[in-house]
Amino acid sequence: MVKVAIESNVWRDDSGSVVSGFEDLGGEFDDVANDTATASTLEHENNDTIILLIGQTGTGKTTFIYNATGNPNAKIGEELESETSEISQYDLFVDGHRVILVDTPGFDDTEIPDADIFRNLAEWLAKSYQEGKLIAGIIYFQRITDNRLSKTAKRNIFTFKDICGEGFMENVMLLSTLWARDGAEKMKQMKREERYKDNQDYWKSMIDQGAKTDRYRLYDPHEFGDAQRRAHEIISKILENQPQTTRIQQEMVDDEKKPHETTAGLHLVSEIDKLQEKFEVLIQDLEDKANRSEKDREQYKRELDDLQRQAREAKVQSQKLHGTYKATVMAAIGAVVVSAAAVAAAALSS
Ligand SMILES: Nc1nc2c(ncn2[C@@H]2O[C@H](COP(=O)(O)OP(=O)(O)OP(=O)(O)O)[C@@H](O)[C@H]2O)c(=O)[nH]1
Ligand SMILES: [Mg+2]
Repeated sequence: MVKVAIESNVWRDDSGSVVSGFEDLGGEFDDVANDTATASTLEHENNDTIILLIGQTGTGKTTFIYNATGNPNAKIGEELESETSEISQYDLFVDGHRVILVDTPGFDDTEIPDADIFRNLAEWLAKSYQEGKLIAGIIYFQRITDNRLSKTAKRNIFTFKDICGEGFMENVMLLSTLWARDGAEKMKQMKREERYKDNQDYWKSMIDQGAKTDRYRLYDPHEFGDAQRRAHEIISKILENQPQTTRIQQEMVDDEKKPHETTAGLHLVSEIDKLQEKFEVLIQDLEDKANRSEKDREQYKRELDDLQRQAREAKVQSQKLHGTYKATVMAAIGAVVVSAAAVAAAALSS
């Protein structure tokens, strides 16, 4: 057995507050840590089973990987902001199969979609398909503690559906996390789970197309057994799948589309376009109000600044989505260089 250092991890209650360390985990894992590695450089073998973990930030993706592998490189978030910032891979053996768990940065819970996260994921998927590696399963992580299905959460689900496509749904596992151990809280969460399953915008359409559901919590000796065994059970179910291509892989590799031209990308483009229009209208409205008097200007200044910041952010995300962000920065740098050269030339000629 390998003792894994777990003191640095935190455990949060439903409100997201840290309530204690992970000491109730027992701190012991089977001897899998020796076999594990993380790296974008991880070499794949032909019959590896590839499983992607996708979901909003803080839904427990990295926790699951840490529990499954015991690999201390799987860094669990201690703050409320996103922890995982790039796609990383971890290997382990389950039922005699080499499994590659792919940890992805969580979609943010912000109004403006994060283009980098989407593009990186799209490009990673396209590359793995080009290399002939198919995905056996995608686990979509969802906190069961989320009371309200926020607009952002719904948008992230839409994007996820677009990425997978109907044909991939049988390989999707909708995994609810952060379950309460028992009692009234758990009853409440079970009702919430039913609502997720019945809601067309949420899980229902995916379940109808073959997606499976399961529950996961870090540790519950009464119902779920220990965290590692449960994680392996979930992985075992995915091992039964026939690896498939996702829609976005077909679109990007077979149809040679860019990320922003795919179904998921087009929806995000239109989402950002709508947001930009909304910000424009709001800014115009506030500017009108602010221009009425000095006092009004003071009153609306902060709100206006905030809206202008959001409008700039939406523009950046739009450029990132289209892959033109760098070009714009370079063009700006280019313009400075040209004007500096013009000044130097003018100085020389005078
Ligand atoms: N109470 C409770 N907390 C959990 C559970 N699983 C994870 N957490 C906590 O939730 C927080 C986020 O977990 P992570 O595993 O880092 O989440 P993530 O999905 O990888 O987040 P990003 O990397 O930001 O996308 C951490 O503080 C975990 O300790 C659980 O079952 N119960
Ligand atoms: Mg993470």
